[in-house]
Amino acid sequence: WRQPVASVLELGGVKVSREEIVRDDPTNNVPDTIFSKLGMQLHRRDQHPIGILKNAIYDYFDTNYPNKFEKFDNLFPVVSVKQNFDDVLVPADHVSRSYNDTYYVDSQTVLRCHTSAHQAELLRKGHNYFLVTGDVYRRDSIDSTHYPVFHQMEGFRVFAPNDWEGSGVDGTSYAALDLKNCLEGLARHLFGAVEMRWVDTYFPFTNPSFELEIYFQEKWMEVLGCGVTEQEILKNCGRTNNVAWAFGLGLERLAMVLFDIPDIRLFWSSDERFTSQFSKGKLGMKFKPFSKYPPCYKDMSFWINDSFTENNLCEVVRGVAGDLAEEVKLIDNFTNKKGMTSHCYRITFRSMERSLTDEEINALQLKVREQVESKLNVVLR
Ligand code: FA5
Ligand code: MG
Repeated sequence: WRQPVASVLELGGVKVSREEIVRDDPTNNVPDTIFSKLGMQLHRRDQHPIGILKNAIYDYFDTNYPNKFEKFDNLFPVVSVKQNFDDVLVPADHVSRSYNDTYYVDSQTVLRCHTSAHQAELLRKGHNYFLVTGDVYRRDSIDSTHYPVFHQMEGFRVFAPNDWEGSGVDGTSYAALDLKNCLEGLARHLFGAVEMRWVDTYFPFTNPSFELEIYFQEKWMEVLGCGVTEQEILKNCGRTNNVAWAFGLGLERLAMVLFDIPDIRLFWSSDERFTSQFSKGKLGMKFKPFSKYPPCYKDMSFWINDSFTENNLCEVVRGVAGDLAEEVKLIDNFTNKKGMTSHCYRITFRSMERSLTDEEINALQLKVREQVESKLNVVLR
């Protein structure tokens, strides 16, 4: 059930070997399971829901802005800390820079954690309208809408003063309005009618900033972030008199809603019962689940230490169980009189493709327990 790991990949015309990406040294935290995803490029497969969605979004932009938006879907996913963070004004102490949140290849090189990593280089090359689609990587929690590799599409549009002059509003308001219209139009193009709402938020690279949420599986699910680009980014890229907007869409989240895909792990399935349900150019079809396999729950309690993080725990669980891990959830948390804190986590194991045996799950759980002790230095209870 695990993809074989090729040792050399060619991505966007660049060759990279496993040895360059997965190394046993303290500046590197990329596991093999992540390296094995690097060449998959689900967004470049016309028969895959992610590729079908990408093409449908292209259609929307081609129809509404003929010959405007340039498209990039094969930019190298290994980028510098400068590209991923500095160029988009992420502060030096921002959590997203930590080894707990981001996969570092070495201290100056990361697996991009968002497609915003390419904004500045494309602006500097003179592009004013662009869409960048790619795989992005994050150390994150384990549940049905989070996965350590997912796909984003970045959109970017630059305005010149004569675009907003005469409109009666300033450049920033003009861009914010245009952005919301553009994305609401996109949502209608993709979904027809769907319940959605705008939420104000914060990003270091935009102001004002918004998130769009869609109602799905009885919850509001965040599907994109966007906003009016900070002037400093434009200035640093030689665009002193301009205003711009940018957005970053989570393609898996949108595809889950569009195709009724209940679990984000399914995108990685090579099971024909999944792959055969999708075809090129076909947007609205609804996925018929084939997995009614039962889940199995295992609880695990331990005393944490100061360096414990949930992302590190999730990395251990994924390393052992791969996509058999459906969810990792904190179900109990208390501190005793001596000041020691105990966490109880419930791990849900379930295959999308077959029934798991008790022996198999027990063996996985045993391994998780061993590695949680040895790698995270916690004390099992
Ligand atoms: C960003 O990544 C910003 N770069 C987006 C942006 C671009 C804002 C341009 C402003 C201007 P955020 O971390 O919220 O923002 O991620 C964007 C989207 O990616 C989310 O809305 C969600 O749809 C998706 N996403 C985030 N984490 C995961 C994950 N672990 N698994 C699947 N999808 C995810
Ligand atoms: Mg967000």
